[in-house]
This record gives sequence, structure tokens and C-alpha cells, in this order.
Amino acid sequence: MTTILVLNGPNLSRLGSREPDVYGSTTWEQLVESLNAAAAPAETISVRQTNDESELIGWLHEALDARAEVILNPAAFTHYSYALRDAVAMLTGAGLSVVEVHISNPHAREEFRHTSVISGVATGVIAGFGVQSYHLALAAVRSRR
Ligand code: CA2
Repeated sequence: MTTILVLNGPNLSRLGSREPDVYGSTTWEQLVESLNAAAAPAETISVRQTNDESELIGWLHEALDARAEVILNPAAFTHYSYALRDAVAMLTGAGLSVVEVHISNPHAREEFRHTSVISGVATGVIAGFGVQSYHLALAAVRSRR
């Protein structure tokens, strides 16, 4: 059985409630349902969201110990969390896939969003395809097995 953790940072649980021009109209609950429905027979997909940097790092440690694959939308932590970067580097350094995902295209937005401190240690980055970015990331992690 392969486990994929789909980890999400601050405010993403409010998806579908505000800024539909940026993030689309799919709700958080619909996104979770679509990802759970996309699990292949030998896969467990666990979708989680937190506003707490410490909890997110704890989940990355859990992934490392379980040798799980990770799809990560770090949300605003993308732009400044060196602690999250160090945790991601532990996973990719151990040969595990960590795909950084964004719903919007941060490079087409405000300047502060153009920097990701995560991308340099992630396996790869998928951004700008709305909630479809997560499904593209699923295909990406499967392609690396
Ligand atoms: O595009 C993405 O997925 C982001 O990671 C989303 C983050 C943002 O800080 C990054 O620059 C790009 C923000 C998530 C906030 O989520 C909301 C959801 C619904 C309504 C408002 C915010």
C-alpha cells in the first residue's frame, strides 16, 4: 500500500468562500472529496489542512518515517518558512517525492509571491491550474515510482 499525504497550509480550508477569481469556486470539501475519489486501488490518500506551521512540519516528519509521498501546498509559508524548507529537504534528501502545488500562479501575482523558499528542495512544482494542480501532482508522484 502506498500512502500519499496531501498537506495544505494556512487558510486553504476557506477555499470556495472568497477570491473565486484567484482560487476558483471549488470548495475545500469538494477538493478533499475529489482527491479521495482519485485514490488508486493500492493507494491511501490523506488530505490535511492546518494553519499551524509546527503541525505541518510534524506531518512532514510523519511522511519521512512512513516513507510516504507528499503533495504540499504550503500556502503563505511558501514564501518565508525556512523551517518548512528544511523539513521538505529531509524528505527529498531521503529519496521521497514532495511535489509543491499552488492553485494560483504565484509568479503572476504580487512580487512577494514570486519567491518560494520551498521550490529549491521540492521534487517539482505545479502551479496555476486551479484545483486541477493537485490532480496533476498526483500524476507526477505516480510517475516517479
Ligand atoms: O495559489 C496557491 O495555492 C497559494 O499557495 C495559496 C496561498 C497563497 O498565500 C500563495 O501565495 C499561493 C493562500 C491560500 C489562501 O487560501 C484562500 C482560500 C480561499 C479564499 C482566500 C484564501
